[in-house]
Amino acid sequence: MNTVVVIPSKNEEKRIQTTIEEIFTVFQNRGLERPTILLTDDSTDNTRVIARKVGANVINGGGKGLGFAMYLGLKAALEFQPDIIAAYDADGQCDPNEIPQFINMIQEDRADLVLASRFVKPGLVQYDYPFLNRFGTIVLSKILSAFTGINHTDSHGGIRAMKPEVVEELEMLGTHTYVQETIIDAHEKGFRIIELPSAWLKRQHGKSRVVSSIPTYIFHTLPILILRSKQHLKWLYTLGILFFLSSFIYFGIIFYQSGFNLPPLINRVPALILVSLLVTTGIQFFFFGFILQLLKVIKYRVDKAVFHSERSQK
Ligand SMILES: Nc1nc2c(ncn2[C@@H]2O[C@H](COP(=O)(O)OP(=O)(O)O)[C@@H](O)[C@H]2O)c(=O)[nH]1
Ligand SMILES: [Mg+2]
Repeated sequence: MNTVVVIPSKNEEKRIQTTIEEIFTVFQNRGLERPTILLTDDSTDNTRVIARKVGANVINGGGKGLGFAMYLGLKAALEFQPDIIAAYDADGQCDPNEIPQFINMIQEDRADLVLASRFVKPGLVQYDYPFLNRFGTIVLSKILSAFTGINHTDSHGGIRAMKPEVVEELEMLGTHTYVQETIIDAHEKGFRIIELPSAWLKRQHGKSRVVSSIPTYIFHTLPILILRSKQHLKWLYTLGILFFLSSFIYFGIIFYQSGFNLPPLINRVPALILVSLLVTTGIQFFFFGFILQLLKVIKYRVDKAVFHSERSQK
């Protein structure tokens, strides 16, 4: 089985060599074909140089954050014609011995996307994980489950395995929402998603950047989650209808108060202004929803066209 392991990295020079070597060792010990390691890197330190030295391929992560780097990395993994694509954090927070279990699930066709869950059972988080981070990731997972109907406990685990088709089809709106959007996207396209329990170890070097500020992270993530799960259509169209209805009801009331005669009705200038404001606001909510949806579709099409044209030029 040809496996490509995509590793996002940002200034992991102290850890990257161990991470890559551990992966090679695990594959070798289990009798698995040596994987291709592909770093999608945004480092300013020596991460790339070290990674290349120990046998990894490196691409530029694009400098827009982890989400975008992973999008580029996963799409670039397709160039190696893999049977399986895995994703694995560079920083040593995951146990490499778990990777074969994830790959197995794909190999045995038991799922199309396998996620790691640190919360599916107690004891997996093996250090004093900050309460706010734990709370934030659980809240985000709950929001994701509520919006999409996908029942899962963790979107932020550091190991994943997926079929190349999941990556072929992958469309993303945000640059910071890789973890959630890949789940929504795969679910939308009918791929089977499962979770495996996964240990979460303490970072030995450096600091977590991704979930360092949970409120800011939720602020960036929530609008994309709303757009991806099509909640914006539901909410904006509902608001549009509510404003329309209230304008009709209010117009009915003032028309009734005017004894269903036009001259006294025309004299109710402030009330008529309110009616027209309610109508135009309703229309704006409708159009806003429609335009957002249109932009979303355009972005997907442009990304797809760019991806295919870049691929055909290679
Ligand atoms: N390419 C790239 N990798 C990143 C970026 N931010 C974090 N990473 C990598 O993504 C992985 C997870 O990041 P981390 O900050 O540890 O997130 P956490 O473990 O979820 O708190 C690590 O391997 C990081 O080196 C980024 O902006 N670009
Ligand atoms: Mg980490």
